Amino acid sequence: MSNSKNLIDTEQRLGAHNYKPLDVVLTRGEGVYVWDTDGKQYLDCLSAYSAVNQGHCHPKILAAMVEQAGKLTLTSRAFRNDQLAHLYEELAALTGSHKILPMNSGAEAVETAIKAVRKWGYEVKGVPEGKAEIIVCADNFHGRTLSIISFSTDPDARTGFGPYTPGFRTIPFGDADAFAASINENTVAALIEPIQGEAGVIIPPSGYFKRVRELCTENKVTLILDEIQTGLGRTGKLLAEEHEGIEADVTLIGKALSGGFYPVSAVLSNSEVLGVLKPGQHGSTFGGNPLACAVARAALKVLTEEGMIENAEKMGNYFLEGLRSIRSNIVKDVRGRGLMMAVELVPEAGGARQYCYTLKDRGLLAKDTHENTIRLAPPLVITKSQVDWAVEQIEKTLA
Ligand code: IF1
Repeated sequence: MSNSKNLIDTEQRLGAHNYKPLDVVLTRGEGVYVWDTDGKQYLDCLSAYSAVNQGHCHPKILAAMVEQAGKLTLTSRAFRNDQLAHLYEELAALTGSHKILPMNSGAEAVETAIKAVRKWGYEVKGVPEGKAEIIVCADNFHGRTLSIISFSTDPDARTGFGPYTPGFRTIPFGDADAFAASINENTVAALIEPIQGEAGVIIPPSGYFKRVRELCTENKVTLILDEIQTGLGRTGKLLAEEHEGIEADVTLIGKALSGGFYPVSAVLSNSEVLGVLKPGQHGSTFGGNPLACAVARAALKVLTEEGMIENAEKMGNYFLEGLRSIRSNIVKDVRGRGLMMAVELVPEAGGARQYCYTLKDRGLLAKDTHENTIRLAPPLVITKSQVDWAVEQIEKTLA
């Protein structure tokens, strides 16, 4: 049996089956490309769900990681290290944040924000203890922890994990009137994705977030934008909120914050919200460790200095134009902003997964979501000729 067959069998035998991966066994990545154990090259159109925006194994992030790994990897926050202050400064300069709390996974950043805004609600806003409510949107995806799936509307993500964490009010995404109607005196925050990724790249009507921003300001509700997937250049701006002309009170980032080298996430806020957390009230063994900081600093540096954000805007528009030019009777909708794109198929097409298999055979890796949608999110370093090639493979597969 080929090496890859052995590896797949072993994974199936010993691993929990909480994923159903495409049967491609990858062994190397560079830029937009990955290679499998048989040496076949693929154009990666998932970027590990937008964690590899800078391209696979970016040499400068690798160098920073190797250098720091040989010096000091982890001290815990019981002591200080010589990397964290620099990451704080560089994140604050880039995003205009006044307070930063470093964590590891995206879900941890989300949970940290939920804890902070609840505490802020009780201590600053004056909401009665235990009564804090957070507005969330249907079809959200914010992670897999128990509190986060407590407000998921996806049965697969939620069923069988009760009892659930209370204190969340679900409204439809993109409906400003529903948002206004959901606010009450116990509402401490709203937690929203600027574009709903897992739901299939759902972009809200223009003006929606302007209205949400106004309502939050008027009602002293903290606006938390989850930019873990949409942030760090994915939509053609550093943060997706820029397309909406608003500023969140709390911004969550993760994934590409490390360029795919290491789990690094962060909660970025004004001073008021994160100011409520005092020593001993929150933490994490690995949060803010010097290796994570060195990797994140390099990931941010190459993202901003190598024109990746501008390229995402340019190549995203070009990729979307190419997708929209495909003549196919099974394409229902093409959506996207920057290099965060999706092709929704008509139900009669029989589901998107089979087309992802065909795309894999043609050398393009993409992921289906929610039955009928193919999501496309290549690394932000993709070139015009690579976009041409990708559109050609997609056209051959869907036409
Ligand atoms: C899986 C997709 C799923 C996220 C947003 C927080 C997190 C994520 C907007 C949590 C993570 C990942 C998780 C991974 C697949 C992928 C994903 F949306 F990107 F496609 F699941 F929906 N906020 N998204 O997208 O960050 O804790 O994972 O670091 O769980 O299957 P994390």
